[in-house]
Amino acid sequence: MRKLLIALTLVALFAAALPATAATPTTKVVKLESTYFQQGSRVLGTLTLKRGDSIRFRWLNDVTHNVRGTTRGQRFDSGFKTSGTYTRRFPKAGKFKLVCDVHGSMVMTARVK
Ligand SMILES: [Cu+2]
Repeated sequence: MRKLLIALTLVALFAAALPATAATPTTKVVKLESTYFQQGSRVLGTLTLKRGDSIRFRWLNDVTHNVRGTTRGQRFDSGFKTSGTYTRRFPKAGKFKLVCDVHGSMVMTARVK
């Protein structure tokens, strides 16, 4: 019994001594407003992410958009949609340009640290 208590105490001590785990990945929502990428009411710009984070693009107001990644390492195309969402994960660091092929003004950069 005593040995068990000592063992349990040691396990608890080791667990407490472990460094905090890396920040859990988060998902940031980017709205596809009339002709802009927006986070809340802010027109993007640049959105800064941590490696492993995701962006969830959200279509609003029945306007047709796509989201296309044009930078090597992050080339993708959501396809044209008028509603719903598209989620993309960014596992590698870098600067990635994202565009909408319908609206020339819709250009943003995902900066992944
Ligand atoms: Cu668009």
